[in-house]
Amino acid sequence: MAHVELRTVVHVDNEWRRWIAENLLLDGSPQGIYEQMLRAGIAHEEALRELQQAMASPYVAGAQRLRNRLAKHDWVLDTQRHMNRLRDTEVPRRHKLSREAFLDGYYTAGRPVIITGMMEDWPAMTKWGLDYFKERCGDRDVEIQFGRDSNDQYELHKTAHRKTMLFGDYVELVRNVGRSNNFYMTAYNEGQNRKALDVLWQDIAQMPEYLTSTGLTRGFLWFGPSGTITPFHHDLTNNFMAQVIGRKRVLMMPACEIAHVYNHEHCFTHVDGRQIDLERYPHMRDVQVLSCTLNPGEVLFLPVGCWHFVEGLDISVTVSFTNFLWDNDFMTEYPQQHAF
Ligand SMILES: O=C(O)CCC(=O)C(=O)O
Repeated sequence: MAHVELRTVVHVDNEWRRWIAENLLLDGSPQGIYEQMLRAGIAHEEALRELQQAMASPYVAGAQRLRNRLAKHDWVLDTQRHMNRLRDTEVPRRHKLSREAFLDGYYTAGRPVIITGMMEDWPAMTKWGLDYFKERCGDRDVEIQFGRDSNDQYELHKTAHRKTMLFGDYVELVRNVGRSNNFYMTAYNEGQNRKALDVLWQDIAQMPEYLTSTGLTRGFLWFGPSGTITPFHHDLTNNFMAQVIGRKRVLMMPACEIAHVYNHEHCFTHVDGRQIDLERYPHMRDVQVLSCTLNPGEVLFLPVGCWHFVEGLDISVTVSFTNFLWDNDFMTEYPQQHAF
């Protein structure tokens, strides 16, 4: 008896049509697309017909137009990337930077800077410590981001990691754990902690040189053990990180690098700042990564859109601010769809 090869016949459905359109838009060769369809079991006539229809489709032509426009936007960002490379990769440190110099050289330029000498009058710089925290607010309920070790995407899923405990118990956890990323009090917990830790904010002086002293916003508290990792992300505002206790290692990638940093969802990327895997993320080879260590008494300016990865090198307390004297609303215009 003759051997008959039974091959599953595959027909082109809408999922296939989406695939064809996507590959054409990615500049895939029509021949390559056609061959892949044949290999998947689609008959020659059907593959040819669908491909020709897609190539002649005004819908695909409209999408191509949009792709061209995005390529132009990428080109503009690319010119900025080239300009950035002319700069020193060291994050500058500036002592008591004036308002005008900050606005002109950094805020409007979207350039990170470490400002020194602006926290000298903060009572927090001399008073804050684990015993003081316990003594002042140990009996208050606070919210912590907890159980981060069980979830690689703990920042993306931060609402699932809220836990309430006594601040005094949290202070002891931080004191005794050594190095850990399992728990961290972050800016996201501020809504719950605002009242509970109100008294600590009396030890903070807003920096009138750059920040407003009126309005509802005051700042956000970050408190955790050594080893906390805030994965690469960008904020939707300009941001100050004022370091009160301990040191932090910060990696930054300028906002104009966005096309190369594998931004897959909202303001996140899977690229891991602990070890950047260039095999898996080859475009990262071209990305400018700035690095600095933020010491107590120093304020880091993180421009809006600037990607940052933050690692606690010691038990660490940071206060962050977004209430700048100048326009800092970039949320209103942020895209509604977050799957990129
Ligand atoms: O200090 C940290 O761990 C992260 C700070 C941060 O990402 C921010 O303020 O946007």
